[in-house]
Amino acid sequence: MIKEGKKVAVALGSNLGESRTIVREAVEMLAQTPGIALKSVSSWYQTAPVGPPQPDYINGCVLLEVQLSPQELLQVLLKVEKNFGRVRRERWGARSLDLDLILYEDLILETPELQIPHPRMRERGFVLVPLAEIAPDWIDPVTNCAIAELTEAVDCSGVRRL
Ligand code: PH2
Ligand code: MG
Ligand code: MG
Repeated sequence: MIKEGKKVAVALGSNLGESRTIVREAVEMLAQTPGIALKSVSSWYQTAPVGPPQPDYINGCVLLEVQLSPQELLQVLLKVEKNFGRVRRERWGARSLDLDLILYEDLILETPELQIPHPRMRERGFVLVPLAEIAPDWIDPVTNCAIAELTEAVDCSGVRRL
């Protein structure tokens, strides 16, 4: 575990099972995890699916302060996904819980198992709209654009606040 807290953004999504309950309980589980402090939670959104035909998603974002490395945090996210019954089948297919590490301070990381910032965050209204609610001024280290600016540039028509 590292000493100083690192500011992190995580996106949550679910479109299988009791999605609203699952995302709320997942936030609670993250907040209870050693080395993680929950800083803010966005509103929840019902969003049109991107990818193969499947039910609408519930999406939202949280800001955390973590004493974990990106790799350690990824392991926590995978464990919480598993706890809520995540089974990995087709890419972009329906899932009971998806936890994506979106931003970690101003780090740029490109490894086979982890890319930070999340490589598709700039195209995804279902990530940017909730994130812009809680971190509009966070600068994407790749484009040097603020989250609020990225959000204005993306199609947010399928993203409806609950
Ligand atoms: N996640 C995906 C693929 N498509 N569509 C929406 N609306 N929300 C998601 O969270 C989502 C998606 C893969 O992670
Ligand atoms: Mg995802
Ligand atoms: Mg994921």
